Amino acid sequence: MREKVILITGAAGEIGQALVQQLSANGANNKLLTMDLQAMPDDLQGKSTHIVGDILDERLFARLVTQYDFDVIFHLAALLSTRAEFSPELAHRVNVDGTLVLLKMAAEQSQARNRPVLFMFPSSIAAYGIPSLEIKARDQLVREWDWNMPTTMYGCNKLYCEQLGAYFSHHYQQLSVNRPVMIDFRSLRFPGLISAFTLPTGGTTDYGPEMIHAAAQGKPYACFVRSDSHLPFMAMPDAVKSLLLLARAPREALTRDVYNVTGFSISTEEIRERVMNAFPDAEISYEIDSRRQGIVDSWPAGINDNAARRDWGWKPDYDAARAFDEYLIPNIMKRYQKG
Ligand code: NAD
Ligand code: AKB
Repeated sequence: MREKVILITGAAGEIGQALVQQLSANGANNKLLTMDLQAMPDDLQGKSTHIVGDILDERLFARLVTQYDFDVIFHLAALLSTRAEFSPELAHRVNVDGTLVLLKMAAEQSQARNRPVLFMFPSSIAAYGIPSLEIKARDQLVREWDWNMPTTMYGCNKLYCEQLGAYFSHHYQQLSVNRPVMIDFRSLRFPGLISAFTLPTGGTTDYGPEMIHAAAQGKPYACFVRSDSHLPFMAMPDAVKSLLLLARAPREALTRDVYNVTGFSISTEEIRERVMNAFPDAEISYEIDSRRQGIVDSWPAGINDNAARRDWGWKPDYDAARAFDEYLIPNIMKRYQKG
């Protein structure tokens, strides 16, 4: 008898760690199988069966399916936007080919178990490509179908994988096997995420969290985007909440495959001011990186998440004030005081 598990790829990353923490909390009866190129951090050891492995390794999955029944898959593994611009072909392999490996495996699993496999996929505001700063200022809250013209490899990968997931969910049938493929694909377009407990790497929204974590450690920080740049952000607990709310929503309530979700929109200078209020001695300067600035300029200042609010009751717990005053600043202060 194969063991029923929730599979989480990219589990050692920022969202993965927060998700594993949540899914294993309060005596929850979830059996977690996690996979990442990295080991899990010490504080999460023992909360899952962890496999250090590559999502591109199809032979590894061929072995795992003989042992496990994947009920739900959170496919988080990816190379983020800035890293992907440095290694676009590798990004394509991990972000697109890797997602295809997981979708094919989910399809086969659904046929073997004759029941749907829930496939959760975090997409990104990188799926948007706003052509100019004038349009960015005009279209303050973009809807899921606006400006789907990404300017980065990562954005192209995300937009395509949203569509690939929808294809596997609604149209794909493996004609050689006489059993229906049942994939329940659900995706969220996240803004920049900020965690009090982990630091981002390889993203373009990293200036937000980097500024706060540097100030708390008394390190100077040179911000790589202009002070007037606006982007949507979200506190990590809200990201996990939205993933779990969407995963648990009744299928018949969903009117889309892909939903925007957001916390608050904020300019770089407003982040700096909030950080300076908490850490008055912080040294924060600006040293603009034109390529990363170009990426930020192409992403929307805010996203419209009305569909998520209407269909599955999405509402963030953290606006900017609460995210900084109640979640980020106190937890980050504690973290580095302890350190
Ligand atoms: P992260 O970089 O912290 O974590 C990604 C993890 O994937 C890393 O631990 C990495 O080791 C792993 N990984 C990379 N290649 C792999 C491979 N070939 N095989 C196995 N594991 C591999 O990123 P995150 O912030 O946790 O993001 C998780 C997901 O959410 C990603 O798909 C990302 O695109 C998406 N997302 C994140 C944000 C954000 O602001 N953090 C915003 C929008 C969307
Ligand atoms: C990145 O900057 O690449 C991520 C994202 C918004 O997807 N934080």
